[in-house]
Amino acid sequence: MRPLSASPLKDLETRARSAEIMARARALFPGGVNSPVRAFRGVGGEPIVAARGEGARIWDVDGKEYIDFVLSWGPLVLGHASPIVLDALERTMAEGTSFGMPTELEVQLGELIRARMPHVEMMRFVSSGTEATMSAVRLARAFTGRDAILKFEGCYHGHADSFLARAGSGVATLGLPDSPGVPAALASLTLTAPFNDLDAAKGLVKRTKRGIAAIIVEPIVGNSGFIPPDRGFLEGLRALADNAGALLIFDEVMTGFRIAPGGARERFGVTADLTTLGKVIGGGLPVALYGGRRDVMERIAPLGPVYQAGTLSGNPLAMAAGLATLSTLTAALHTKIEKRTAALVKGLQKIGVDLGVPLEAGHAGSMWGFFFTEKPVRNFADAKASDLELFRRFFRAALDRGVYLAPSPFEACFMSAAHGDDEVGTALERMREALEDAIA
Ligand code: HOZ
Repeated sequence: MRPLSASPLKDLETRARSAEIMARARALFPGGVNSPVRAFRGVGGEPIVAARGEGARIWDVDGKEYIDFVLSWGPLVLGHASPIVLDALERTMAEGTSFGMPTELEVQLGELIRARMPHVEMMRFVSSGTEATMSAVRLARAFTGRDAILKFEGCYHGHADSFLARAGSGVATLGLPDSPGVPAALASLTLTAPFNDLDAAKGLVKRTKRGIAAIIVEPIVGNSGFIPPDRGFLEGLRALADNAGALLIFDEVMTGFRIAPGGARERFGVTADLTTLGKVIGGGLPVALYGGRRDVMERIAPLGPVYQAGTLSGNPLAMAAGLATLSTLTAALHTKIEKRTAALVKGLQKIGVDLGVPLEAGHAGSMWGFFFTEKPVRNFADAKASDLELFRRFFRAALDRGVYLAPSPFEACFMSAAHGDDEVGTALERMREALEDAIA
């Protein structure tokens, strides 16, 4: 791998090629993008257009280099263009790209996931996190015979109708708390409580006469920035679900294989009835799953009556990329990435202290984030009360210096196995300069 550029990329030149491509994109795609969070609306300015990636770095179409902490919004835990993943793809591709039939690869990936997350006794592969959460809730409704669900403000569970209520991620970034097009009758079945507010959750469950089918939560929020649960919050949700006869769903699309080798159950000792996974389990290809208790999953067709299907579900290329990624991501490698993430976060905190800027940063495993604020962020309201304008200035100054952070204060960042000490050190130097610039 080539070394990082010797001097920081204080890049104030125009990104002419990116701008030209985005102008063409705007004639084709709403806002010029195929997913809203890519549009830089949360930080201003033009998105950079990616040309290629290698390890911890990406290059845009103008040839500028960036240390990447977005990593395709999480999946690339081995870094960009990992030779391990590319080899697996090449080998698999030679045998065909899609069958719409059972393959051994999907069994191998399923077995590997179940070995790391034994509570995922039975699972169904799908192609996106939205499919996974949407299907998990349909299953919970069928299993319990109830319609209402409880979610938490600022958590994002994909864009299915039931979840577009006080959602995080792009919905929060664009300030669209709810979405037109969701039937009012369906929206009324989604109850929302503030994250980390167990009493509010209990009150809602108590007041819901027809009962709650599922409580769904990101065990660590990644879609309003990085927000960990208070001690006892997840345990409290487990007890609440049990008392109410509801299913507890951990949406681990972001946290899965990031916050611990075995996910939230390993990190917090709380077991969900159903778990959704995505991102890392596909190693950069479109894979997600929902799974959990066998007695619940047995309700899925063709074993049971709850219908859910997909032509490309369990696609062999996607399975091969996931298998290569998870086989490489051993507990030892996880620990190594976690240590570097801790060093990065500590370095960022020190920059805040040195420059007298109130900054709260945190991490779990290889997932991390920060807010410009004086007090710990426990929920979406706290996240919104942080200094969003300073975030924007800092983001742009970091981008100009070759550090690519999530382009919204309401998203988490990530690290990969390819982020070595050099990348961490260089990123910190550049972020120090960027913050100096942002507060000048
Ligand atoms: N929601 C994902 C992470 N917060 C990003 C994917 C997307 O919405 O494009």
